[in-house]
Amino acid sequence: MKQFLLLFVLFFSFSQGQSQENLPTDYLSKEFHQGRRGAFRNLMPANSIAVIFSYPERVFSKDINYNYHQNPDMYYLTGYKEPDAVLLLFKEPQGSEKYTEVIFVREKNAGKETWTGRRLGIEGAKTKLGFTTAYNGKDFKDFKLDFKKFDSIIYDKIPTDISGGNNIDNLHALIQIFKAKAEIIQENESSVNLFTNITNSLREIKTPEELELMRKSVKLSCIAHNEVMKAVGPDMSENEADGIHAYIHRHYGAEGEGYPPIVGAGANGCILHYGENNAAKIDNQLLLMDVGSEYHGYSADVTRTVPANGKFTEEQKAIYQLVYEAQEEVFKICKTGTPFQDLNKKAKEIITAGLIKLGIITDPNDVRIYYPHSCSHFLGLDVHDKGNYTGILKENMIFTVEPGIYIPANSKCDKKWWNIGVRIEDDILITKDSYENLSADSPRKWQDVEALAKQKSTFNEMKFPKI
Ligand SMILES: [Mn+2]
Repeated sequence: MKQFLLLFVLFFSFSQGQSQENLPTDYLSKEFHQGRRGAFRNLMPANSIAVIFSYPERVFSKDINYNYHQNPDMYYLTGYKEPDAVLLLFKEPQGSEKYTEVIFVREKNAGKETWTGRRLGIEGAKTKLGFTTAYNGKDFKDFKLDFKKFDSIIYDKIPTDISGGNNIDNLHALIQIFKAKAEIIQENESSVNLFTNITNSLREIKTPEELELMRKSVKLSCIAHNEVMKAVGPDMSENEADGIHAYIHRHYGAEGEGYPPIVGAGANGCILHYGENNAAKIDNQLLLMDVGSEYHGYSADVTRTVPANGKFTEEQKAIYQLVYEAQEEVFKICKTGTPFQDLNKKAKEIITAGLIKLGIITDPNDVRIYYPHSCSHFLGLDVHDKGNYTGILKENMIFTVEPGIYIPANSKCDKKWWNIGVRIEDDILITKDSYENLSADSPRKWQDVEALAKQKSTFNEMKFPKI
């Protein structure tokens, strides 16, 4: 009888639990997230509480939302991927149970889960995320907590553009309840600064588990870049080149892209955050592709610039080579102790000298016209990741090195340079004694780019019906 009951219970829990099968096995572990919460608490000042909200859902079209993307800080600290949640962390253990963390999650709801997907619920938060104290969002209102007893309340910027009707457990409600409980009328700058300083110093250094996912994300993005370099030709559209990247990302298990892909030919390559990707023909132009996958939350950020017909013109080659040399010079200072801001100083110095030599500028201050952005940003859960941008390089930091030169039509230089846009972007890991280029699998030298571009891709053989 006992056995029968156990079987019954097992069957019941399986059928009710709707646990998902065949999931990837390389997600961050609950021990990772528990460890990050511990590290966060270590950096909190005495007698403080930290409050972290999930990101809001956003409308794509009428009653359809964009695919949900979690707040990277929430994901980092919990692994929770659903909206409408709030996490509380305490410096000192609280109450008779001595809890140091509480998460309020979306309530299980069989009806809603049939429509909008599985929910982890309280049990999931305990078993899968390792929380001992978890509640439904609707319990936040009556949760006994006197915010006045804390010396500091640590929180990130509170979104002001979300609404939520009379719902008692959506993000809007959770934020309103928090503001009422903590008597927040105006966002406190020092609370936000405290939060930012803690997450910056944690997230700028990658743990071994994060490094593994970053390596995968960058590696598969390089495979995509290489395949597109082979596949691309004058008759292909920007959008199709973009689509090949997306296909390869998903082939290797990435959820998607870490940012909207930039795939621009000729003049479009001179627009820094070009995102339309809709030129019907790339033609015999340079194609600039700034595309990186997001793999289990971690973003790659790789840019390659390739001549669609497989051969750089003399002018394109001169610009490309200058960007390449700027990158090489920056690599030389990629080591522990270098001030982060020196990376851009070095890139700017090389590009300035090169543009003067080519006769494109005469006044060094004009470098800003053709190289208007910076050379480097941290990379991780956010493509422009958190970190201390005025600090020094440390072991296990990952950042980009991405000089570029963009010369739109009608620029005040010889028109032979017009419509050349070149960026080369690699993802750099600082090691104990040196650095590692995580995106070295994709060619950067102009000779290697030309050689790869001349090859054919599997995608060139694909035939589809005409419409
Ligand atoms: Mn970048």
